[in-house]
Amino acid sequence: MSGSTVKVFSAAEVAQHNSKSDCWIIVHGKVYDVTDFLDDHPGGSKIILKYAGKDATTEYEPIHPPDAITTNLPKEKHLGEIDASTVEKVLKIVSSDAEKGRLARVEARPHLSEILNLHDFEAIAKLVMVEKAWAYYSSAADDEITNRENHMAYHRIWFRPKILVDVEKVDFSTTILGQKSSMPFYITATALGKLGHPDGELNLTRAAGKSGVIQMIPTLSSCSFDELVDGAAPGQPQFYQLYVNKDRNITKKLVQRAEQRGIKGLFITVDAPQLGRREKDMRQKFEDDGADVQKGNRVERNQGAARAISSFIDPSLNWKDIEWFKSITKMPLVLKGVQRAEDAIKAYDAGVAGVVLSNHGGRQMDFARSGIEILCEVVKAFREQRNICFPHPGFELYVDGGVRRATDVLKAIALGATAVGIGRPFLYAYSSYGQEGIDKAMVILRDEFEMNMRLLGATSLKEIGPELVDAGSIHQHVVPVPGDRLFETNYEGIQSARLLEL
Ligand code: 173
Repeated sequence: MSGSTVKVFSAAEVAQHNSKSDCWIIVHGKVYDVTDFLDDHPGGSKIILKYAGKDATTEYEPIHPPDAITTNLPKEKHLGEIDASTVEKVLKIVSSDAEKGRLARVEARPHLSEILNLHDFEAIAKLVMVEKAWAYYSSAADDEITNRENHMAYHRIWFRPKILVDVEKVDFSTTILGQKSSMPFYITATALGKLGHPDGELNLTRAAGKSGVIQMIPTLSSCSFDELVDGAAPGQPQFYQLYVNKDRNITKKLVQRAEQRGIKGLFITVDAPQLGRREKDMRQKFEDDGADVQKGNRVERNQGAARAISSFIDPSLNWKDIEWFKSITKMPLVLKGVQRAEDAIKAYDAGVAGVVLSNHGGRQMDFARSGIEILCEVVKAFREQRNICFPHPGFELYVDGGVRRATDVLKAIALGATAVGIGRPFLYAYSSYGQEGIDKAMVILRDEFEMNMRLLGATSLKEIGPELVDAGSIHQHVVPVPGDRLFETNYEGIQSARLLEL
């Protein structure tokens, strides 16, 4: 704000500016005139108008980094501060019921010592989390077939363990893009971290530092990029996931800021020219607006939390842009969301440092194949067409989606991956137990790695190759889809089935 005196408003004053032609809102104790910004808001004007004249902090917080409003709104629209004593009532009305309920459920959760595996965090998260948050994190595209397949595909790979190997000492550390990692996975990028817990992605930053694994910071984090870099321990490597903006100047700034701040790898998301349809997420809001439906007013179908903020993503992104990325940064580039061998080879020929074989956690195209299945196709194509075996220096393969056990990770390593990405399980861990939950998840995985490497007869990841697995059925999609427990517990059908005023 310019000038030496800051204007202070009462909640009543702000409340008068509550229309489309004169719209003020309060965020983080500051008053903003957003009238001219309404039509430019990536999430549409409707959601802002719901908070016209009111405090929008609780709605704003999980979806935007703290600096989103200050950087997007011209200085003259930063009107001043709110007199906190007058706003308290407003805050209470708009916020805390959901948070109060969450905290009460958190109190009633089982002790952390009862958690034995990563699936357990998901079960607790479903009970504890605010419904909207659970809907956003757990949702996946269309009928969620790919979402379930991601996990099921690992069931089609079996081990061929070696015996009588001295496995007293086993080492499962590795390097990812040249950076040390205590285990062969990284924490992959996921948006809107504060939906699950007030500290958001900082939980991940801190736990990653503590356990020596690498966090990929998302473009759409709830915490600001700088908070997450500042939150890292000295020397703790971090990656950055990039959504490419229609305005390439914005993208250039993000990339160069990441490089300046020491980010060690840039993961460009290439599987989201448009966001998939996540009906669980969409339905959530639809039910919020149920009153309007009952009155017979047709409400606009809500697009869910993710779609609401995704309109900045550039659907025209294409292969020609890779050269431009190379010209603006020296960070290693990785394409995240490759789904076929032809594209993996194209990426290699384009000179990037690696690819993530991924279907975006089943959230984009339903019936896209699992990362682990794509890995088999990719490795075969590189062998046949480029005479390359993996791991290969200078070009790394990663897989994400459906990983819940160290055995899943070891299968991917055996088949040629350098590391895998794990996303939702860590969100569920911190949504249920804060950072301690992630710390526990790391211990669980470490113990699973140690035991399974011993049982497999391998003392280091280098010894884990394709001869230790039987992936002969990977392309057979014969696992019956109905009757899957993950589906039965997570899928939520239409709850408001009724006929509108006959
Ligand atoms: O999967 C997602 O939800 C996601 O990647 C996203 C993309 C844009 C906006 C919000 C989330």
